[in-house]
Amino acid sequence: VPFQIDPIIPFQGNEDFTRISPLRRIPVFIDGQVTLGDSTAIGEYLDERYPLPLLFPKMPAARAQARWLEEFADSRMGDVFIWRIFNVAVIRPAVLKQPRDDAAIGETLRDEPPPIMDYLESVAPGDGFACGDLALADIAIAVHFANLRWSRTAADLSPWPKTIAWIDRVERTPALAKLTSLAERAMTVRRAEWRALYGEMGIALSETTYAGQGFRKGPMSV
Ligand SMILES: N[C@@H](CCC(=O)N[C@@H](CS)C(=O)NCC(=O)O)C(=O)O
Repeated sequence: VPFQIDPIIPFQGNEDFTRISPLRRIPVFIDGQVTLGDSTAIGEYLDERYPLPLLFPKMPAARAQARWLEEFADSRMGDVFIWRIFNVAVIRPAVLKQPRDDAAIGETLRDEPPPIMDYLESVAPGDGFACGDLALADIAIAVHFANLRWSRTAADLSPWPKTIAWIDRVERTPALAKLTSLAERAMTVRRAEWRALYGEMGIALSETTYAGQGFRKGPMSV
């Protein structure tokens, strides 16, 4: 599916960004027919509009399980891995110039990930992916572990080996490996250089941007 990217970062959309994303969150997907401000809605739309490759399994039970796992990743893992860890370790220091709060991160790491990891270990497949073929559920869960690495914490995930092996398989799939390497490169350059970096990596860019200046919390930010 051909696409263009407008590489903007959370909390820095311009005024017009509210029109396409009332929650002022990324990602946002726009085509000639829809403007969607949530990754679940985007994934389901892409799956229905472009039937191959499948993003969700076809059979009802596997499809429901994939939806549930994606929701678990979006809500619970998002709360812990993004909002309470990555946000405190990376976003606030980089965007708000606030000192990194290692005490808060340590407390979160002690209390929050273990039950999440226990649950993932109970659903982690011994080989292959969670619901048969690779599905959006696998990717939605795996991306949180890249954010955890980028948060540079002392998290020890060794008690959950099946989950680690599963996430490793997902991260090695070519599409996700490419995206992860793009994200890693983007973190090494300043925001003003992102469009040049994406262009250099052969990714088509939108002609206009919703990037703004300064910091602005969305209506659901904590
Ligand atoms: N459930 C949403 C979560 C999106 C989300 O939390 N986006 C964050 C960045 S990862 C954001 O844009 N935060 C800015 C804000 O809330 O003000 C989805 O899956 O799309």
